[in-house]
Amino acid sequence: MLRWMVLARRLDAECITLANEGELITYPGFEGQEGAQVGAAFALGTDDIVFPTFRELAMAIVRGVDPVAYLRYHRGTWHGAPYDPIVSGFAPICVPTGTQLPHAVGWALGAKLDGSDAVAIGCIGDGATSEGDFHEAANLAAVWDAPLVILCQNNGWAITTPLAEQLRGEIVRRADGYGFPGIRVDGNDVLAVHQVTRDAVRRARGGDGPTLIEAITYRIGPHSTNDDASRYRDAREVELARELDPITRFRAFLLAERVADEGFVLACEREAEALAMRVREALVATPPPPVDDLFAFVYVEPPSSFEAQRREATRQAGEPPRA
Ligand SMILES: Cc1ncc(C[n+]2csc(CCOP(=O)(O)OP(=O)(O)O)c2C)c(N)n1
Repeated sequence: MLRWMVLARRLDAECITLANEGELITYPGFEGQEGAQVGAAFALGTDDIVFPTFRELAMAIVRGVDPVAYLRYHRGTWHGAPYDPIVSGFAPICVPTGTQLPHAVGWALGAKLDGSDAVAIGCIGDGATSEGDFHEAANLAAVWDAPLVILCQNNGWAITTPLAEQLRGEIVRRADGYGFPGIRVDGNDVLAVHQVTRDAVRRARGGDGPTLIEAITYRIGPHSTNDDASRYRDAREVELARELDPITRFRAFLLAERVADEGFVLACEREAEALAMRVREALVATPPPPVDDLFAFVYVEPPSSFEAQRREATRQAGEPPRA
């Protein structure tokens, strides 16, 4: 888990640099959330699936998603899943806040009807728990005992809106209203997140329905590379959050317990550096796909107006007409 957290953080930092260089259009960083993401991802089996927001790159790489493919979305050269969601068990990146949860419930119910014991984990931010989609998904999952885990990474802010201005109650207690368990966990403690997610996955797999996990964490960086968080966040708040860093803490624990040594930590850091460089080079060298691909997966039976747009776009791009 430490290795993945270190890889994820280095990759995240590289993505921010790539965005600042104009190689990514925009990028939502997750520094500080590695513990929540890696701990939860480690609790899943190969047949399970993550329904992510736009901020789950750490979960994606743990699931085996190729980061170069993943980042094509942020580079603006492909749609929400520039990888195979079924093979990786990682559904398309979801930018509309909250809409991934009804998808996760639908998938979970489908798995149940198929007689599979697979579980869906739907990720959500604290802000998105104010969306109707969250509530509709939670209610449906509850009444139909969907094998679903809702992982809310409560990172304190929804862009400029702090938690206190988002809701009056507590996120974790929202589960009470729907009649399933809610559990709050220290999202900066990777082992704690792993444990509660494993329990929730086991519960879902056993047919006992959904669980809501509220992982309390903090997003050290701005909402995205297009945002200046210093305009609305107090610098002291960020400094305090740094002291709770999930990687520093887990590393110290592993070293103190002699589960890992400095050599292992160094090897993780070297691997992370190599990964960041490999991803940078491969991403920048990846050509944009044919314009025609943009139109390929939209309709089973495309309307004629759409076909006309397709022809015009490919003509403008200088691509040969489709057979
Ligand atoms: C349906 C919808 N409404 C508004 C937005 C604009 N928007 C993007 S991110 C965001 C805030 C999300 O906050 P939160 O759910 O806490 O997730 P975080 O970004 O903090 O990880 C908003 C309002 C959107 N993407 N989709």
